[in-house]
Amino acid sequence: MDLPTIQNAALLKSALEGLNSTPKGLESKWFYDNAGSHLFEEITELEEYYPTRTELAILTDNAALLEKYVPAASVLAELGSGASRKTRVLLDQFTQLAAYLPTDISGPFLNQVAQQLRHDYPRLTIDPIVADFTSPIPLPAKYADTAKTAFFPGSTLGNLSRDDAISLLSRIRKWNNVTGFILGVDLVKDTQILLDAYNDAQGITADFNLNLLHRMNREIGAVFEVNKFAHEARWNDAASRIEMYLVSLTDQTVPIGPKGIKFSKGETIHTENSHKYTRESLSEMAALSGWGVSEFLTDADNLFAVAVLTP
Ligand code: AVJ
Repeated sequence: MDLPTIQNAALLKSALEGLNSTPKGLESKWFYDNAGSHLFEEITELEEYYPTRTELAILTDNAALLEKYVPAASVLAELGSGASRKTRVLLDQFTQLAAYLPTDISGPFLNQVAQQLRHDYPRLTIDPIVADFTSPIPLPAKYADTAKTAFFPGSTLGNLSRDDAISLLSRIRKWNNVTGFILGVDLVKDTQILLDAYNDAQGITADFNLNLLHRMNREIGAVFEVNKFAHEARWNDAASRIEMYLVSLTDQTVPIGPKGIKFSKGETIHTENSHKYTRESLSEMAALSGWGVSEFLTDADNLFAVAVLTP
């Protein structure tokens, strides 16, 4: 087994904590190693996974309106930027920007994307920041006095509990000179549409979920037999969220950490929550965080929304 690096020491700690809890769980931020980031990009192209293309269409249709909320010589800071594919719609429109600050937890993926953006937007400063949006984002001091727009698309907010979502909204509200927040949120809708989006026919979402086990094998010396676990997605109506699990297909003990972890057949590891919102539920969370909802832009089928929050 390789010596743990600082990064996988954090994974080891989080994994042992989560897998020794009852019920078992893993933090969903661990999905996004290099393999997981690429699998997520594949998910965004699936027929069943409507959020990405729907949000992209909303952003495209409303780019000129969104531009009105973005001051001249300001910066656009994105949380969890991934491939920054949707951001290109904004970068094409927001020619007044001084800089784009993509932030992502996956350093190698982020730097790859930043290089490509520098090539495609030669007149724009691209300042990538390796950061985990569940903690305060370390914005470079040189931007302290610059007007800032936060961009958090993809309904990634939905991964957070209500309390953590309100904390995140509040932290961004306290950024020096923040002038707006463009926030993508997935909406409550027909349950079958939601279940299909998280359990696609090609099994890419299953691979994405199971990659957590491969990752623990690669990075912290765990020995999961990945074919002895299965992907499952459920709708939790009371909490208004999709929940993803890895289900143990047999009684088993998995070598990991000092003792190994026991699973009984049918036991689950809760790996993700993906909250779905209404205009009302989002407005309430925004108000509790010191924001007003200036725009709530949706598609014709009300699948997804892009909100513009202002101080
Ligand atoms: C990146 C959190 C928005 O919740 O839809 C996709 C992640 N998980 N399929 C989501 C995800 C399973 C995604 N977010």
